[in-house]
Amino acid sequence: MRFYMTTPIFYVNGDPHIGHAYTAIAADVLARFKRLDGYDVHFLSGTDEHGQKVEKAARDAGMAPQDFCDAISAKFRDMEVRLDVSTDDFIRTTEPRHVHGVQALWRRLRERDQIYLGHYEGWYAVRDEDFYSADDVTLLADGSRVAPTGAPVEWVREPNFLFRLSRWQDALLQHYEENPDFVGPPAKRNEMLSFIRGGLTDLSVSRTSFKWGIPVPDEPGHVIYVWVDALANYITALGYPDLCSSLWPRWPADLHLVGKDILRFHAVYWPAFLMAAGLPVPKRIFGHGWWTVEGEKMSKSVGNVIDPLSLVDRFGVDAVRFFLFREVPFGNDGDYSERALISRMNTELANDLGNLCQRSVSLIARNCAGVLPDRGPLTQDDEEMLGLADGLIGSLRERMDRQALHEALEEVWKAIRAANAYIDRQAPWALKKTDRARMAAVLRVLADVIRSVATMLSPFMPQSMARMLDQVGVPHGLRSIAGLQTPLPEGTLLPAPQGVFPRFVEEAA
Ligand code: ME8
Repeated sequence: MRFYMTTPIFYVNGDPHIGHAYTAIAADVLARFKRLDGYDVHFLSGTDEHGQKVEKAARDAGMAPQDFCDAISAKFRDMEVRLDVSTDDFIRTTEPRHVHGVQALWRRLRERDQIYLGHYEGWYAVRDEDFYSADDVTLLADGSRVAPTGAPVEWVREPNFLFRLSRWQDALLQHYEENPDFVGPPAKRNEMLSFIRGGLTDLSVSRTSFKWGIPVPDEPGHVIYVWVDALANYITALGYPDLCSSLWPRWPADLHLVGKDILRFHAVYWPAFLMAAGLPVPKRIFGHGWWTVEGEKMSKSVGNVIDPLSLVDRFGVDAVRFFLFREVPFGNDGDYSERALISRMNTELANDLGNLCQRSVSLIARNCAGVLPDRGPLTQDDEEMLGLADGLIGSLRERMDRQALHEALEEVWKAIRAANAYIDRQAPWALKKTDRARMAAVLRVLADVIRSVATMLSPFMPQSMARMLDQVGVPHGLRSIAGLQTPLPEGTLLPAPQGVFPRFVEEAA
């Protein structure tokens, strides 16, 4: 079973921030979940290095564009390493493999009469790398004009190649109709459908007023529009145009994960380009929401841009990974606040999950000589508890396939809360004096529940859950969904108990 999934490729016009971390970690959680479930996953990320925006950022930094791209691309790659984002490949759009693939795609579209020479006259927002119609643009009191996204626009008049997007309206609508899961979440799918129904006009796909892009084959002066260049990364990274490359059979992608701001490029333009080139379209595209910070939009001028690496230094990578998907339904917008992060760490990680594990393994260490006890005859309470833990497999699979990461976490937390109630109800510390066999059986149920919980949470918090699985004696070969079917042998020696989630104590101001 193969699974190919992608993050968006990041613009290298500035340093990584929490929004980029969010996209990358979300994709990582989904990739890790599929691996846990036995899939042969190929997980791609990368950087988007051409276009006017990057050219301008390099100029502002006083650097040659390629040197600037090299420096910032390295920061994104480093961010992913520090956030435990387990990509299999990282593509840069300035690499020869990509440039070659994009030019091949262009030629193919040209040959199929999908691109023609015309000219563009209208508004362009460099920040969005997007064209806007006069109706979209607002005149501000200071005489400047902005797009609906707030990005400043400039008037552009230049000879351009145009892609016959208008031809693909019906085919797109039909594809949406036949594939109800093509775009998620459902509200975003509806937005895309109404955009398509509103009428598609041909799209400018080359630029002539600057140089930092992939040259249009055989047309000096034209560079390929950065979005055609960028979207093609998903196939050039698989070896396109070499359809015999070992990775090509992975196309079409199973999932493109993107932010809501770039959903239209992925859910309308990209499938149209692919249909026009005679290539299969991705199976699913999911658009997640945006983060604000303490109620405000993140921006350099406000000075509230959150650096994910400083959060990781302070709170630990897993707390950050957990918080981002626990705090806000995936697909909705959310607000970052330090208070909310600390509160989740202390109540849910330290109290609910950390204490459950600590209490259970400490009781085993003290009362069972640190050796995993065997299950006894199961009571109804035991069976219900174990049933809840076993049920996580099915309920998480279904939720992760819908990218409902928050629902997946809530399902696990239901089991954790139930386990805390179970331990209080069964009171193994009291059974110690009255019925040691029953005490051991209860502790074994708890160890098995912790094992299921830690396995299912490992895509979210890989490092801490590896430590938790160590604590309950799960060998590396069984750390998977299939592995959960193999019971741990009685007599497994457990390591000395160690807290996995210490409480976060704020330094006094
Ligand atoms: O758009 N909250 O790159 P990018 C949540 N190069 N997500 C955010 C965010 C925020 N505040 N800010 C940004 C591009 N993102 C293109 C993609 S793909 C072929 C080309 C997310 O660096 C944003 O939604 O501007 C997007 O998914 C990702 O960060 C990269 O944004």
